[in-house]
Amino acid sequence: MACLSREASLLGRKEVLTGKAKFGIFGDGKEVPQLAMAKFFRPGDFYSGYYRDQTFAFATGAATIKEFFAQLYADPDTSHDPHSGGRQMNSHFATPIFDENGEMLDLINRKNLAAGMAPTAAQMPKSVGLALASKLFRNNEAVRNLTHLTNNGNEVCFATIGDASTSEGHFWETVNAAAVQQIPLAIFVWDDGYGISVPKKYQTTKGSISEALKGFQIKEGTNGIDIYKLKAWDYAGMCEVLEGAIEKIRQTHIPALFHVEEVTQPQGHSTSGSHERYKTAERLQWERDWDCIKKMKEWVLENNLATEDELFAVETEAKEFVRNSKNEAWQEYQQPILQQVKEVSEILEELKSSSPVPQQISQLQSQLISNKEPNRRDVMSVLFKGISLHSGNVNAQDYYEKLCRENEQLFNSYLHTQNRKSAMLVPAVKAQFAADAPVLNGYEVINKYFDQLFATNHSVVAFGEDLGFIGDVNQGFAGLQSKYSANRIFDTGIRELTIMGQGIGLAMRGFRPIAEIQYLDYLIYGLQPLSDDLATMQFRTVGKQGAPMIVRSRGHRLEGIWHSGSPMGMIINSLRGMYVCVPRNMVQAAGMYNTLLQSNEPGLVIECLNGYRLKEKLPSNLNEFTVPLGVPEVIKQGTDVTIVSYGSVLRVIDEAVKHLEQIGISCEVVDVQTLLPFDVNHIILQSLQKTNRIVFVDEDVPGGAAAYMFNKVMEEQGGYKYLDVAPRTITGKAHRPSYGSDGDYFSKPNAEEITEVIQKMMNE
Ligand SMILES: Cc1ncc(C[n+]2csc(CCOP(=O)(O)OP(=O)(O)O)c2C)c(N)n1
Ligand SMILES: [Mg+2]
Repeated sequence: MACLSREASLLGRKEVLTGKAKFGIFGDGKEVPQLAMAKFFRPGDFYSGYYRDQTFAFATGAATIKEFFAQLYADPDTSHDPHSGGRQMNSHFATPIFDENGEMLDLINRKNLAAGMAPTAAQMPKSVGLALASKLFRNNEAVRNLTHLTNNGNEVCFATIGDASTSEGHFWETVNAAAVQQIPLAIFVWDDGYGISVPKKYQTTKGSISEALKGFQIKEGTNGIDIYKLKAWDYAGMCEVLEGAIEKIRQTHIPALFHVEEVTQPQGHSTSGSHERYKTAERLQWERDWDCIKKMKEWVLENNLATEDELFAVETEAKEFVRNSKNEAWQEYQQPILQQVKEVSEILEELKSSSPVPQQISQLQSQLISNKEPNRRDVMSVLFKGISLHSGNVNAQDYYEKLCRENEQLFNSYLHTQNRKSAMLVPAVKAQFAADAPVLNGYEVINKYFDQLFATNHSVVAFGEDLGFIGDVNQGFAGLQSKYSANRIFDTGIRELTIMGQGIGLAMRGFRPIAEIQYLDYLIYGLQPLSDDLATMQFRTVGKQGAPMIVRSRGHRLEGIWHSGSPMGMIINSLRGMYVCVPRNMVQAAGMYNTLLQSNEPGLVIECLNGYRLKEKLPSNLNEFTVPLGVPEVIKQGTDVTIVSYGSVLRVIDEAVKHLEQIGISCEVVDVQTLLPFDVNHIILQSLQKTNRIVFVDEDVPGGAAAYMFNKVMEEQGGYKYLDVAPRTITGKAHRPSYGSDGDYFSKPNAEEITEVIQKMMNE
């Protein structure tokens, strides 16, 4: 296996240098420790690692050498690259967690690899959740019987990270969260002494991650982590330590760090550079002498486990096997493209005969067939040009459109779930209000909602800062921890990044986490895992993985720079792949939670910070009704102007509208309800067709979410055709809001400003 993997690295690099693949990053030098790690990785376990771990993927059976090459070539066929359908760089592996209907697979019988990512340390936050799931399964009777997902919480999460990437805050936050929570996480640090060209002494305190972490080490009567040092070339030594250490993690849930030292990198960091530029001759020589495969071979021979001849045969066979796998992968990758070339060439032939410019078409044809390694884009480009030189050929046009559809599916699908677990397919159920429906404070509505939710759905867990014991800063969970236990509703440290990662990992293991960001302004601390991991997960695994997690937060106007933000432009632009819900009150929020919980998709729900003490009527079907996503609601009818907005600012608009109606201007107010997706049925356009005037109001900065809504209605919905006067946006100021009531008034859209703008529109 080590030889196979090494050979894959060597040939992989060649494929890039000869131009058949674009970029390569390989696991050479790290084969032997990964074999040791794989030996103790069991069905049910999870892996969250980085781009060096091809040997681990081969050894666990999660990937084949052929798949490795298919991914290197960016083959978009998922039967060739089942990990990412050519969407990820090489060595980003992923095993399926859902079947094609969106049902969770029997993860307990599978070796599970969570989809890798290229940002350094990005794999760490999620590993907290993947490990925590074991603890929650073990401690919580109601979910312990989910035997397709757990065996009494014995599953370990194996995380890997490069030595230099331990400099990231992600690493430290993860280690601390794991140590505090005591969760079965095994972290392997592949210490090859460098992060590209920058050596350890500039990366790590004392130049050693295990030394730097000493304060985390568990002692009698404390929490903490176990720390082990291993030598990357010492297969037997590693196995001996890992056997006991991994078993201890399984049983005790005490996390551990394995500092794997003396790792080499024979071919340097990646195909983008050469390590001779920054490693000394002595270091390069040392890396040759201490190559883990060379050392393993010596150990095999010393212990008479095989003869020199046998090892030679192993190496020779490995070379041949990898070469064949590589060739097959290339042929399978090229075959459909060559077929397209053939068919397009025939079409061009046909065009030639009736074209006024046969020579130009001929040129295109020879350009295409002379291309020895054509891409799909070459086919499209030639065909498009051919069609434009000879308009009106139905055959050519049809074929072009067929390819467009095919390529769309290959390269642009699965931003969202494409099966029946899509949030867009959840049936709409209206809220029902009894004649004597009680009127409660917003926080009481949401508290009742969560109470009933936790009583009926045992997979739901909720956590965040101050969420457990006091039941969140606005009492949404007040009294619920004592009712449903601290295994389901619990406090976390102040660590938004790993709160998000914790949610992602738990969702991947079958929980339905509600992970809280205390105030929307702090979402930025947790944005990286949401943007890079969660929002891309279905896309980058072509639907094989996903994390149906709910991020709950509260935001919009209240007080001051960091308690009244509404950075919605930032959010919607970084979270494509998630649903972004902006309920105007707590009843609407409950309906959105219900919708999301019936789907397999992740969503962010931003409750109104100033809405918890407003009175709301309680629906009789609080836990059954759903708010369909992407469907705005006309909350006030009118005829002169359409006002489009959401969230807290609707209440400011209400004030303006009352005044405008007094002076004879009739306003129609539309609550968009969700920004992602946005008005899928073009309800706003219908309103505009009636009023012929439109204004978008939003608390975000100019050019933020208001500009997004404007673009959607004007361009996508074709709203520009129905305008009698210039459309407007009214937004917050470009700076952060000033503190206090006046700061709020002058920083955010206010009723007078809205009134004035609409009066002007009426006089235009
Ligand atoms: C957030 C982020 N910053 C920078 C990079 C570019 N980059 C890719 S790998 C790498 C070095 C990582 O070194 P190490 O963690 O030691 O892993 P190794 O490649 O040595 O195994 C850097 C800087 C990145 N991918 N992500
Ligand atoms: Mg390194």
